[in-house]
Amino acid sequence: MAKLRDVPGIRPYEGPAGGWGALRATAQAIHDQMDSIEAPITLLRTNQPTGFDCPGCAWPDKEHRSTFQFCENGAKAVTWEATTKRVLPEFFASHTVSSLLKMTDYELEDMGRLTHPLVYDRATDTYRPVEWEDAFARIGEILRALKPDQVEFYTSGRASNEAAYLYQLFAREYGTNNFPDCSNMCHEPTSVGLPLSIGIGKGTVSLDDFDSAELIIAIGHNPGTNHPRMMGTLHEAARRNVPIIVFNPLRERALERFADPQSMLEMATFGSTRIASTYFQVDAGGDAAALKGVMKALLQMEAEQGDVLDREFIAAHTEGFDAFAADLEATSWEDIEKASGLTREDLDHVAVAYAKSNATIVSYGMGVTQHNKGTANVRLIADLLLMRGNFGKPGAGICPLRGHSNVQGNRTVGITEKPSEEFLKLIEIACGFTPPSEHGHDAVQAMQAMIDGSSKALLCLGGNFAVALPDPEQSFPAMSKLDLAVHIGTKLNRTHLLVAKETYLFPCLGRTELDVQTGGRQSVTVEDSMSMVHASSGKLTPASEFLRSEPAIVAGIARATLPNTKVPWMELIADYDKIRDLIEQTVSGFEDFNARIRVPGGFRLPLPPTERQWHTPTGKAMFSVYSGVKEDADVLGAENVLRLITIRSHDQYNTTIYAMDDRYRGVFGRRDVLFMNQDDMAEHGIEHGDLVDIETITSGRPLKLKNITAIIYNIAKGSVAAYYPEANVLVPLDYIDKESGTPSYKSVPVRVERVATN
Ligand SMILES: Nc1nc2c(c(=O)[nH]1)N[C@H]1C(S)=C(S)[C@@H](COP(=O)(O)OP(=O)(O)OC[C@H]3O[C@@H](n4cnc5c(=O)[nH]c(N)nc54)[C@H](O)[C@@H]3O)O[C@H]1N2
Ligand SMILES: Nc1nc2c(c(=O)[nH]1)N[C@H]1C(S)=C(S)[C@@H](COP(=O)(O)OP(=O)(O)OC[C@H]3O[C@@H](n4cnc5c(=O)[nH]c(N)nc54)[C@H](O)[C@@H]3O)O[C@H]1N2
Ligand SMILES: [Mo]
Repeated sequence: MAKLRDVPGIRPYEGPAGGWGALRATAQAIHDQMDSIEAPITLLRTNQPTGFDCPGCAWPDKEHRSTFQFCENGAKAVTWEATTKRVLPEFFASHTVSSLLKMTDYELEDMGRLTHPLVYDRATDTYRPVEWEDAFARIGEILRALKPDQVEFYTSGRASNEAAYLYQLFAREYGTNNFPDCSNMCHEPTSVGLPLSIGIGKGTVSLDDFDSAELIIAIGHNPGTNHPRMMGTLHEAARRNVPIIVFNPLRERALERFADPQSMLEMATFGSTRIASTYFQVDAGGDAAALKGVMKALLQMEAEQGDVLDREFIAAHTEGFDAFAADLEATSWEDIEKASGLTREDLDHVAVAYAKSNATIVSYGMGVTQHNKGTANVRLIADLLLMRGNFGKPGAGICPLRGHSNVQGNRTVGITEKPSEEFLKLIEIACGFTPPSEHGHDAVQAMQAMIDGSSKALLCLGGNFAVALPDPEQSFPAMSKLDLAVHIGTKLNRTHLLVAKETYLFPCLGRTELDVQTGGRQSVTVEDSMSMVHASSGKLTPASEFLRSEPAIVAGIARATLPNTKVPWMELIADYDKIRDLIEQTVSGFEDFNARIRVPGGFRLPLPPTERQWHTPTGKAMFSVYSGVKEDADVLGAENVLRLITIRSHDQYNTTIYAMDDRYRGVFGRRDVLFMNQDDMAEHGIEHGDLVDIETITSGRPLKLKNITAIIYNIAKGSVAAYYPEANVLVPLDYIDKESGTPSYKSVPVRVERVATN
């Protein structure tokens, strides 16, 4: 093959993931953001029983008290928050918001922590300091003049249980269920699909299950970057010779080879461990076909040799098997192969491995959920596990990798636009007001209501709402039509700069910081991906004396908005135990909440499927029927259409860009690239390093991203990949999974065209 031309910043990465490169990157993050003396002590307090919960991801720790687990991206998340950089009022005074809007997402956050409550001043186009109480009073005045359903209450999943609980209490006493949240862009298909299948919208495995699993199937997630502590678990499993089967259109380095920085031997010898035993480069959006293929093969094996399905389990615990099996019979191998991009032989191989295993875990992430059949995809994974009774036994179960470190907890304590009647009733009894029962808006619906002008105000408990959502061409202007925007955040981001008629920016304490209220030092609680609830206690001196805690800010707005409130806000804020008492009274599973979080490691919320109890309408686990093999097959058929997936780089946390590298994918100092399969490039007359334009195939107005550098990558043919959030200009706002409302961020049909040779 001819030698590829040199493309600036593109160098293939040959080593394993983890290892010394990860240690070096951690040292760099500390050097860039923190005082190098304080940093190691801070990092040692991460995920310790008396320390704070890592704001990085929602992967659990063994009993939450193991020795410090090294994690490069956890260290980046902590140092990014505990940075010594500050963005002060003088800076805001000398920079107009219009000029700040010209900065990159990376530059905005890298300026450091917000220090003062700020109000936008239209006359000077700047943010200036404001007194907390004055700001609350004005917000209360505006909110009282609006109808509650004209207001959106967004939550990003970093907020503690206590903050999220107070926030929903405030919004509900005010009178709305408009709770768009980051989960609506993330694991909503899990929250919607799993209750239909197994009666609860959460994963069923614990960390211990990984110790006795005989097979792990990892679909559509990239743990080397997004859940690095999971790599320790996978590494251990691989060393026990547990087969790990991966489905991913991209070759992700950490899923191939990983050197565990905790392993003295691997570090000393530059060794590494093979992670995936088999790596299937499924087409983007092809997982449903692949799963159906594996399950069809299982049915065939059952017919030929018997003893493959867990017949007893199916008879005793499930419903819907016959219709499910009939659909698999009716699905042709030809369609399965075409839609998955895999061969029948590949899928037979998985079926054989699965039939051999007495305990299987399937883990999955955004590669499964962010599709317009995301919910149906999740249900297929549950079906696969149900076929062999892989629920309610050690070493088996379903493992959705949640996103934000407390996104699961936020949902548990009531951040949902569709609250249950039982929850509302309990709130009424405990608090003495009648919460609204009419369902509210999710994230996409909230933005649509802002675009059409029916929503007039937006409150954000963290996050970067407008940047995280699809289609900035529509969503950015919608922000400025609002009467009021209120942001509670730690760092400046673009959503804060898309100012409404009146806009407030409130700086809050982060997880790492000491939270002292009139009742003394406070701890908060969080829930990880495996339903473990535990305390988190910040230790660092707050970034500024003017910061307030998230619960205190929410309570401040609530008191100023609701003069006749029934909720004793000041008491709750003085001592967060009182908030936990209220949670205990209104949310099931939190008996003795305050006592149980004082035990190191915390406690696990009830998960009925682990006891083979199914809280579905039939009382049984339900098989599903996924008709067809692939989402939007009609668009797919069109000529020259490629499927765009939007992904995270190794140096990014959602919309927060830590640095411009993506080490394991061999991209350095830039993000303006399109990963392409070599054959697709040849077919399109595109060479490595050529500039291309990308255009979404939609019935609506044209969505384009211009002048992106196409590079050869080991990615399934027919699939291309670009970085989020830059590629959000290509994602249509209404291109969603209809069951869950989640945007199809990983399934955008596009055309790619070469513009020039650079
Ligand atoms: N350091 C760091 N940690 C994070 C985050 C972060 O941005 N940075 N974000 C947090 C959040 S909110 C979340 S939700 C999680 C996200 O964690 P992940 O679920 O790992 O999310 P992504 O990086 O978006 O992409 C997942 C993988 O899906 C693959 N993929 C894409 N399309 C398909 C498909 O159709 N089928 C299959 N099988 N695979 C596909 C991609 O190649 C990629 O490897 O991580 C959390 N943790
Ligand atoms: N194209 C595309 N779009 C996507 C995705 C994708 O894969 N592709 N993924 C989606 C997913 S999975 C998610 S979860 C969303 C994420 O959407 P969001 O959760 O809205 O976005 P983040 O980037 O996590 O939010 C970053 C901001 O949170 C604030 N912050 C950080 N820590 C704290 C804290 O402790 N308290 C408070 N109050 N604020 C804090 C800071 O101001 C920071 O600027 O994006 C979604 N958008
Ligand atoms: Mo997420």
